[in-house]
Amino acid sequence: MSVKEAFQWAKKEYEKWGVDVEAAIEKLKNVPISIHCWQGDDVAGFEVNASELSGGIDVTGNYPGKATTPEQLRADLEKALSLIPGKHRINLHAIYAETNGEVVERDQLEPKHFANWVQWAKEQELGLDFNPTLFSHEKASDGLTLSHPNEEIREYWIKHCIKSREIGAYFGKELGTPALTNIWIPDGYKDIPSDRLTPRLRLKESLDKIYSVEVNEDYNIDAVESKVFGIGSESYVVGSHEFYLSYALKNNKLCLLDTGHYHPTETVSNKISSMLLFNEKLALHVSRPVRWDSDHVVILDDELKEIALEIVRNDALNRVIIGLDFFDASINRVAAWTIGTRNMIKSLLYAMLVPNEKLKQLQEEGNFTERLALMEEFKTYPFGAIWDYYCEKMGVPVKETWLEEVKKYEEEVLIKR
Ligand code: RNT
Ligand code: ZN
Repeated sequence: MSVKEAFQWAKKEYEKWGVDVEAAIEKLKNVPISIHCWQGDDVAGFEVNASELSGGIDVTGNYPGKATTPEQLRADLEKALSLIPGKHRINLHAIYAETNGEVVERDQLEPKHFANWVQWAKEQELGLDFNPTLFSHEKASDGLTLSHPNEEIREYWIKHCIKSREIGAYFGKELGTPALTNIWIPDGYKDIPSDRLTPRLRLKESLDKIYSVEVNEDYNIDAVESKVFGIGSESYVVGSHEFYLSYALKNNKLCLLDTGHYHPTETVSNKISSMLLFNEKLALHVSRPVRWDSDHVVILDDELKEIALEIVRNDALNRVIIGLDFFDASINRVAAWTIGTRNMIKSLLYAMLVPNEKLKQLQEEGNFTERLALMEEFKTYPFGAIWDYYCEKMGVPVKETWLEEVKKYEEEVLIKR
């Protein structure tokens, strides 16, 4: 059976339940995923005087072929994008600036240091998103940045964040699609704090200063990312969920929820509906925490499907900005991007093919038997046939055939680095 024939048959199965498969496919085409550039080089960046990765995040593995120049990173991204259906975005960090061999302090970064990225994004028809980098730096060596007791250090990072928002606006203006500029800081303490309030007060004041500078919202959207703990900040993180949830609501900023930044049984999928009631938009870093915030490659697991269901059935595809955040150096990095991003897209298609209205109605009627029965049966509906057809239609490899392309790229390009 050809991909098309399998699709026709599968489509009929879904149509029995009133699911509009063609409409789902049309909708899916227009959902951009913000693909993080940092999977390609183990969060190293291109700073001339680069420090080791810090901030309580870690990359393990030494698979050959990591990108060490902007050209290599862009080439690798292009390879991955050729295997991923749809039009997407690339998420950059400040450490990916190109400074022509010059040492440029982070508080001095300017749009021109990202001109090559913008040029490339235009050619590839991609949107760009941005993040100030408040780690891997001597001024963050004690794990404190915007909440640091030392004013000079705080000011340095405040300036970096302001510059970053301006770079975000430059992306938005040049590319005709607003950039999401997301602030994540590592600040916290390894051991039980004697004062939880003072660092939070300082973080609040630093953020107020950062956001007191007006940046055109048509070009740049601000987000703040919380965390529950990190390596070295096991007992206390200044920028906790409650902190940023309150800050964002009060100051009209977006909350960014990273799926690895909560307690092990706490799920982001269960937060989306509550947050959508009180926030116009929210942002995600979809990741996969294995026992801790380990940033494993995203797989098609139950929580990913549940997140996708929450976005789709609440009609929130335009309100939830989907980004990815994982970094695995133990496998081929182009494959990592491809697997994780295809899974994110797959989960959205999966969610669109569930008869969500019917299931909602069953719940309203108190018919929990049928709700559970149908939810379980739909797990084995011929979703794969629709996914394959989508890939074929979008001109990317069907099923695991993409792996051949990655193997070839590894032999011809990656292994020679
Ligand atoms: C760290 C945060 C943050 C980083 C990236 C590199 O725990 O998730 O988003 O992973 O900014
Ligand atoms: Zn994150």
